[in-house]
Amino acid sequence: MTIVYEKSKGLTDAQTHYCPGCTHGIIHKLVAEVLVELGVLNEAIGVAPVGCSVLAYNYFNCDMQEAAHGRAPAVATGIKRVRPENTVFTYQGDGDLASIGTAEVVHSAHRGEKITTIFVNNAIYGMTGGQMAPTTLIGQKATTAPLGRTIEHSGKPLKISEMLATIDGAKFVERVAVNNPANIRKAKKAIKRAFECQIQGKGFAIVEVLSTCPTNWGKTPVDALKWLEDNMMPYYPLGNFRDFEEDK
Ligand SMILES: Cc1ncc(C[n+]2csc(CCOP(=O)(O)OP(=O)(O)O)c2C)c(N)n1
Ligand code: SF4
Repeated sequence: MTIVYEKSKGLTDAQTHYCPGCTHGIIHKLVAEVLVELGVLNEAIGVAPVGCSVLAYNYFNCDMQEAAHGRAPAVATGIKRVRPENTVFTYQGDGDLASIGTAEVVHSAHRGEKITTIFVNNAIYGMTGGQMAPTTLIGQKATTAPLGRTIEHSGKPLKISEMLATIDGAKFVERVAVNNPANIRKAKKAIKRAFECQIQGKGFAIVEVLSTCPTNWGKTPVDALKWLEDNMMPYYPLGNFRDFEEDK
């Protein structure tokens, strides 16, 4: 029989706990495939965050370390400095990275740490029940913004990729989405390039992935993909903000 699809060796056999239609699973698959294709799975060390991907250490088939809220880039910095020969990555949600962990990611980028960060932006705190995140859109409802986020109360949503792209030590910055097959392919390319940035010793690399949270958005998986497209993509434009080839 012809094998048409095989699960990546970069993933364990554990069944994930993600809600139906949640795109965390797609992003895990892409990261795992890239680690295998680059031949670095055996030397990879991932750092899991708090949030729905807190159990990522059960899903990636490489060494993993858990980090407290937002501290993944700091933990990854320590690991990479002690073991520069390893490929070190963080996997973080927007509550984790763009809220309590803002300082950690900004300063890791600033120091040009040779780590790769996968930043899953689903515009809400998923795991803890749908509180407002710095990335929650204007008008978007959250348990802590029941009437919808307003600029007066919370400011405009934080654009992490644009912000990090201003920092010299950030050598690769790209925003992608996993809302359709074409964008999923582009997301994989960006994730690969972000790992290549580290492998070539260039500096800090981050891929922001626009992702869904059907559960806390109160939408079906299909409607959630459409909501991402109609609402998140106009505010968070996809594209490359920084590439190490173009850096002086
Ligand atoms: C040190 C610490 N502070 C706060 C929390 C509570 N907490 C757990 S998950 C989470 C939100 C994470 O949301 P996000 O990073 O957006 O990930 P998602 O669940 O949406 O994937 C919070 C505030 C915690 N677990 N640990
Ligand atoms: S709560 Fe949201 S982010 Fe978390 S697993 Fe469910 S759909 Fe995904």
